[in-house]
Amino acid sequence: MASTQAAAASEQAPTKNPTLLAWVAKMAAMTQPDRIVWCDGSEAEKQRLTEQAVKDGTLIPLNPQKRPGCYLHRSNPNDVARVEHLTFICTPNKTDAGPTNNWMEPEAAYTKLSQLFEGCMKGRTMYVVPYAMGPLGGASTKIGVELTDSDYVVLNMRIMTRMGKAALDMLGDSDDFNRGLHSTGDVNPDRRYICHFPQDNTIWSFGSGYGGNVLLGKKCLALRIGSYLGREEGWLAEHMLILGVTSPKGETTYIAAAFPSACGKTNFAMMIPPKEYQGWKIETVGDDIAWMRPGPDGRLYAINPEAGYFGVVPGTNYKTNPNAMETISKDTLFTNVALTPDGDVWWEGKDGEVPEELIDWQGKPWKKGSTEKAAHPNSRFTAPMSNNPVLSAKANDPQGVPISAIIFGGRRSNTVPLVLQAFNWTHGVFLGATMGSETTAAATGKVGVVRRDPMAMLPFCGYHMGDYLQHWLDMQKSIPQLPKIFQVNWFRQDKNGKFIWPGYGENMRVLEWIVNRVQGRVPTQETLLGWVPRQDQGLNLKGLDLSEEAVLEATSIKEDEWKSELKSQEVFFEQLGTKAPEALMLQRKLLIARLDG
Ligand code: SAT
Ligand code: MN
Repeated sequence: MASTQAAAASEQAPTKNPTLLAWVAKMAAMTQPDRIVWCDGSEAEKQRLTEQAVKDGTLIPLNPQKRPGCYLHRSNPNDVARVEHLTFICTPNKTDAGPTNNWMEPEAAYTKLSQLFEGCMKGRTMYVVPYAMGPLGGASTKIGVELTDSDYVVLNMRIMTRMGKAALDMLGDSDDFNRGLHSTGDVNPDRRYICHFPQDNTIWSFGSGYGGNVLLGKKCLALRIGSYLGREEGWLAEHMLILGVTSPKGETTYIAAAFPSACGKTNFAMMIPPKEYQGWKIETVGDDIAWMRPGPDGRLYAINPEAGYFGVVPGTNYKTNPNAMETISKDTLFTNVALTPDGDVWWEGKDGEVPEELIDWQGKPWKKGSTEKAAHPNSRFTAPMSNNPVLSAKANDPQGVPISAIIFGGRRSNTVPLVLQAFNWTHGVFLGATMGSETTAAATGKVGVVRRDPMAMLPFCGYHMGDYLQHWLDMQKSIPQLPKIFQVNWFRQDKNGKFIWPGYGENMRVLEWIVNRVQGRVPTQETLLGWVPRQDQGLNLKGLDLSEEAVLEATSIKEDEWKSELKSQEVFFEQLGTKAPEALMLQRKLLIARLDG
């Protein structure tokens, strides 16, 4: 069987790449699919796969008048988010994975997962999905090949990456590609593993059909393996959006911003400035991941390795994100939202009246007033970035964009003020390293508990977090024109648990201050934590419906809150042991001295 498959695989293969052919044959011998299909990324292929997915019930076509080219997918209810406790970094030494990752010894992991993969594609098709992360032909672009038995995964990869023949052409005969193997298996959470082998540039994912677990180009390659490669090769793979902000004078500033999952990266990246900001324009380069490397002019250049958005649906509407609403109006795959009687989709927070009746995300009848959510809180859209009305032309530029500012933002109901600027690069790395955030529905587990989430990379760093922070510090030497670093918090709450800052488009006001600081245009005020907007020449609050007290509350620094914050930071740094970078320990001491002083 195995040898027949191997022969068949190479016969139909649109490549002569010997390493690729041998690997596909080996994986096919293990998983024993009935068929092997090499994906070319063509329209005809999309049609064929979509028709098949509709036939087998994987996709439900939506009303073509209301949502042309859109489909609904319902996942297994046990499989709706990333599973951090089942995600492993498999390095020869445990210390290389570090204390913040689950670890398995590589041989043990291969053996364990081989038992699951053995024969798992019998009766199924193995799709060979070549894809590029980054604009085709770019120096920063990486090639991956994902083998999967899920047509849903293929259709998603087609949107999220540059997939098919073009990627295979870019690879040529090279053996430098990520080897991804995925099977949904029987979607049993007891047999679900997402394993990364950084030394082998390999990912094995079994037992899930959910985005972050199975679209292997995204969190697995672009962040976990990417961060490992970035350290080896002298660049940064980050959980960051990239946007360009253009002033009425036509000056464009590019900014990268890290926020944990489901904290509004997509909204920020597509923001429409409020009416007071006529003539200002925000354009999206990326909404989730940035690969950044020093350019020949001494600046830090960022590319978005992705080609689509895998965004959180609930809360998206014409007020919070009109550009996302346009983006998902056509050619979009919806996962785990509700279905309306007229074949459209619905979710909590959508514009308009709540419908009387729906089919909920699990396919069950739902009535208005039900205490159950109609759409899953982590329901998602997969949409091509070309649908985005404010897509930056630079999103397809292999050179990327020069980054002038880096923002670190967590979801904190207290403690962290609206915005501050780091004193310098090392202090900025300290701000990123000490990020905390309340957990969201993007990962399985409790929602709303504060956890340390350095650079929003806690679930995505492919090696020891201490080494990662040291790599950030070391990058200073290779970037003569360093971006300025900022910290923001849109999520501060008042005594009644209401968000103080209106967020969304109004974040433009904070962004303008950041741009002005980067361009050296506004003075600032020093505080214990960093530089903040001055009361007189600070944030532009014209036309903002917010009391002065509320602004003060959103920007306040409370010393008692900072004392407990420092304790929680200490627990995190202790976890890093001797790998906690010395420069960050000094930053910590300075902060303590300022607080005690
Ligand atoms: O599930 S994904 O990892 O793709 C999205 C996210 O959690 O950021
Ligand atoms: Mn993300």
